[in-house]
Parts: sequence; structure tokens; C-alpha cells
Amino acid sequence: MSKRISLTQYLIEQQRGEAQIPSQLRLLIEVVARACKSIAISVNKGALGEVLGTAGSENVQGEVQKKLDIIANEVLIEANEWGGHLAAMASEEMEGIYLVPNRYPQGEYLLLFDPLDGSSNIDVNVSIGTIFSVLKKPEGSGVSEQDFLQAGAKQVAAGYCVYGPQTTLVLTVGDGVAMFTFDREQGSFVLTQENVRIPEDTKEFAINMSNMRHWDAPIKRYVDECLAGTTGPRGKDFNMRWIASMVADVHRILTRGGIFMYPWDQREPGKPGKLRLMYEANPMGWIVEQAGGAASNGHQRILDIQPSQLYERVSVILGSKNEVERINAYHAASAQQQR
Ligand code: P6P
Repeated sequence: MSKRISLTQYLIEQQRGEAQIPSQLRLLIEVVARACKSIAISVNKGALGEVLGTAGSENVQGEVQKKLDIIANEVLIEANEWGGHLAAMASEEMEGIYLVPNRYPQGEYLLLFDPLDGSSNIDVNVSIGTIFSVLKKPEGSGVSEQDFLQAGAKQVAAGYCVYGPQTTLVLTVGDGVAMFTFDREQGSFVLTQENVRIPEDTKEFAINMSNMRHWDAPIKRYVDECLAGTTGPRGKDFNMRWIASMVADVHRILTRGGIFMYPWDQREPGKPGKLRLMYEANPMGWIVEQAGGAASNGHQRILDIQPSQLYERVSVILGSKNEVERINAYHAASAQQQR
């Protein structure tokens, strides 16, 4: 087996190579990776670390915060605020943006993150993860929430760390997708896969089936056809998975293909979906696209959506390209019928 390289060596080679990532961006990614190692250690302690259960508070979304949500958020803030590579941060667990304190140098990047996605799975020992997205701060003095409102196509780096049987960091800087496994003996992330590719076809779909009666017609049609199997219009049997942890579901799709759907539904018709555009759909959408997949809201490419507010929600359909395109076609046909 050829000698494995560390995340640091990979990033330095990316800095020198095609991706030409600036040194400040390389530093940012390394700092986020170091924070993910700390989060992994806290997550892995479980009951031994007094980190399970709720924190007795709600986040800005009105969702009950788990102790680990707050711990992960604090780890990311404290790791990133002093390095001089950031102007501000935004998190699922904080209201509004977090400006880098004046006592630290200001950088040119904006970091957005869901510090611990899937936290309903923490207490039942199911994989969870950290999702992050990096944007460049627009020219000009100061920084405001408006500076964060950039389409996902403007991202300069995106990644996630899944805390599962392995702790794995998945990263793109626009030159494909690489995976790094945390080597606890060395204390470093080691490159274990690069040029990740998602098969364009699949036999596996991921959706929360308990919401079926609330789905819009195109999603209902797609899932019904999957369930009809070999005797139905798809002519093949499908498998279903739903981990209820986006990071884990997306990681499976990056590893063996599949389609992930969290669509708009009639439970809260005023909301376009459950998942967040800025720090869930955009980073995951870019990673999936960089691996040859597709990411859409049923009507347009996720990365083309121009956000109007920081915590904007979106309908998410992502994974194997041909399946996403099929669902998009079903939405277009449904819209045509309604004209
Ligand atoms: P449901 C986790 O809370 C999350 O934000 C995603 O990670 C996950 O895909 C989804 O919500 C699960 O939602 O409604 O199935 O519990």
C-alpha cells in the first residue's frame, strides 16, 4: 500500500496544485478539522463525559438544544475566532452572525456551520456530524449578515465530519471530493479516498416515509414507482434507508450512490422545507455535485438559489444524478399540468 498522506500534506499539495487554494483558506480548513477532532472526542465519551441529554435551552430555530450541540458550537467558535482567517461566522445554534472580536485580526472568509447535525441521534448512539461551508467576504469594510447571503455556487470550500464507526472528514475545495479518516493513534486525519464519484443510477432511496401523506405529487409518484419494484415502471426493486442524520445519509450516498429527499410537504406549507440552505443544503449540495451527483429543490439547482435570509429553509433532493433529474422532470410535468 502506498504511503498515506495527512490532511495537511493534501492541503499543501492542493495549494500548490490545480485548486490553488490560498494559504488562509488552507489554514481555515485545518482549524475546522482540528475542531472536529475535539468534537469527536466529546461525542465519543457519551455518558462517560456527562455530555448526553438536553441543555435545557432552545436555539434560534426554536429547537431543543442538546448539550453536545452547545459544546460543538463553542469548540468551533473558540478554534476559529483568533486565527486571522475569518471575518465572521454563522451557526445553526446562534442567532445572527458572530463577528470575530476586535482583539483578533480580521480575515477574508466567512464560515457557516451546523455544529452537530442529527443531534436527535446523539442519545441513541447513531452517527451524527458537523457540516461547514466557506464563503469569501465581499470587498469593503466591516461585515454584516447581508455578506453571508451568497448563492451556494460562491462557496470556496465545503465539508462535513461524520462521527460514526469511523470519524471521517469529507472535503471539497472545488477540485473533486476527498475523504480523510481520523487516525486516533497519530491524532491526525489521513487521506483514505480522493476523486469520490457517486454512481449516476441507484436502487436505494432515503426519505422519511412517515410523511408520505403530506408529500407533493411528484415525490409521491417517484417513491410509489420505487416501491412498485420490478413489476412497476422502474423495472427494478429499490431499497430504502433513513438514518435521520443528513451527514450519515449523504455519506452513504457518496460511498455507494442513492437519492436523499427532504422535500417540501403540507405539514408546514409556508416553509419551503425542513433543511437549511446556507449550512446544510449548500455545502452538501456542492460536495455531491463535485462527486458527479446533483442537488436540487425539485425546480432548480440548490447552488443557484439566491438566499434572502440566513436561516432560510429549502426542499432538498440530492444524490445519483439520473434520479435527481427524474424527480426534477416529475416536478416540471406536474407544474405543466397545473397551468
Ligand atoms: P426527521 C436532523 O435533525 C436533520 O436536520 C437532518 O440531519 C435529517 O436528515 C433530518 O433532520 C431528519 O428529519 O423529520 O426525519 O426527523
